[in-house]
Amino acid sequence: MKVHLNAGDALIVVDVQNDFLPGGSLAVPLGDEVIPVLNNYIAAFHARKLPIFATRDWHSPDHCSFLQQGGPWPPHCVADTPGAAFAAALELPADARIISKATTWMKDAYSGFEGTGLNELLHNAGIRRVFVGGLATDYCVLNTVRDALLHNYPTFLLEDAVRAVDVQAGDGVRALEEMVRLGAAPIQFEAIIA
Ligand code: VGL
Ligand code: ZN
Repeated sequence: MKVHLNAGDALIVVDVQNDFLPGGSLAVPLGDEVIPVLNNYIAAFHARKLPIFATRDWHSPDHCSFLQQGGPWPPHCVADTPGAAFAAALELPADARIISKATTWMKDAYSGFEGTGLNELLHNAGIRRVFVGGLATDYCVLNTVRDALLHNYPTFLLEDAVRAVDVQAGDGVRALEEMVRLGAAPIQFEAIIA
């Protein structure tokens, strides 16, 4: 299957932040492998002047998802720290739109749509289809794709540009199956005609 990029398409790059890369505080195994592939998608969208949205986990230092607050995760992506910065090798254009999520201590959010106004931003930008990749397959990618489908965007899952945390072995594979079951179309970069 080939996919032509058209006006109304947007790329959503999910949480490609230092803490989710090898060496980070909540490292996704092989998470850095998504970066060169995402750079290809970024270049294709940028060349067509199609908008690029980059979500980021942007937590307070006492965020409820952190272990010492009784949450499931080690501290990660604390706002304005190096761990929360986008990967240096990720080639986001200057006009990429940054979406910060789960910014207050009382609430976690795995979806880029949750509490961010992303749906309104997409709507106002005339977006009709979304292409989603990044980290992690089994958390923020899964939930962002689920919400995109709930908001009725035809949604392409960039299966060559996602990696899973795999807290339980197989979580990533199950997340991919779930996204496809919900209606996401898995694609690889070779399918893109820019
Ligand atoms: C994420 C765990 C905790 C993610 C964020 O971006 O997938 N995972 N916070
Ligand atoms: Zn988080």
